[in-house]
Amino acid sequence: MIKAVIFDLDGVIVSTDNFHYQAWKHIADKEGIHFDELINNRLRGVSRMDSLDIILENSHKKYKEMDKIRFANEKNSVYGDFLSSLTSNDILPGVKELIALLKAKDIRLGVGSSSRNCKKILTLIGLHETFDVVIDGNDISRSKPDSEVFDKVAKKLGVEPEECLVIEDAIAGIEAAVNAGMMSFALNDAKKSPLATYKGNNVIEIASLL
Ligand code: B16
Ligand code: MG
Repeated sequence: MIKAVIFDLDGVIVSTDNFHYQAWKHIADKEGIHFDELINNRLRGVSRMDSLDIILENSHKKYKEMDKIRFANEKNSVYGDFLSSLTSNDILPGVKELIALLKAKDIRLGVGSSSRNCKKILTLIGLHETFDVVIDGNDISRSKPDSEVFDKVAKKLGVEPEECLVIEDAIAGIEAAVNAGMMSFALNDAKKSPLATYKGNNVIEIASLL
């Protein structure tokens, strides 16, 4: 029985992939490192510093920790400029309808995101008071596919892992849900994962599982 639904943020509630892509591209171009949409796909659900390490795999240079921190900060500043244009109109189709339905059925609502910009984004799109629990990149030390983010959401919600359904757009996120012992609903890229419990094109399809 589903007692809680845990939403990933980027790619599930709002689509900021292109902002991440443009911001990382800005850094890669400046450093002369090859970066394309295929590499960008590997960054879904992955923390900022781990994303940078994936991008730097294509460089011949050996970067110092100090340089990496500078790149990550610059990327985040470019990304932050893009984010400022976000409004509630950017909430992905089906999300508001699903939230209303879950609230009507007394199902608890959580967010489990790798992003350190999570609370800022929820505020910009007007969903900062919607969820019972929000755990993000600031609260965890191990990023997806580790289960830490989802473990913490379930613990704070006071529900058992097997009572949770995670909604994810990233393969790493589906793996994190499996590692946490939770059910999962896969969207977009995450549908490639054979580990997903359910797959769909719009989160409102979850209504038929309740
Ligand atoms: P930030 P999610 C993830 O969010 C993104 O999918 C991933 O591309 C990004 O690198 C990560 O957040 C860290 O984001 O730089 O804002 O801390 O999908 O787990 O909600
Ligand atoms: Mg995501």
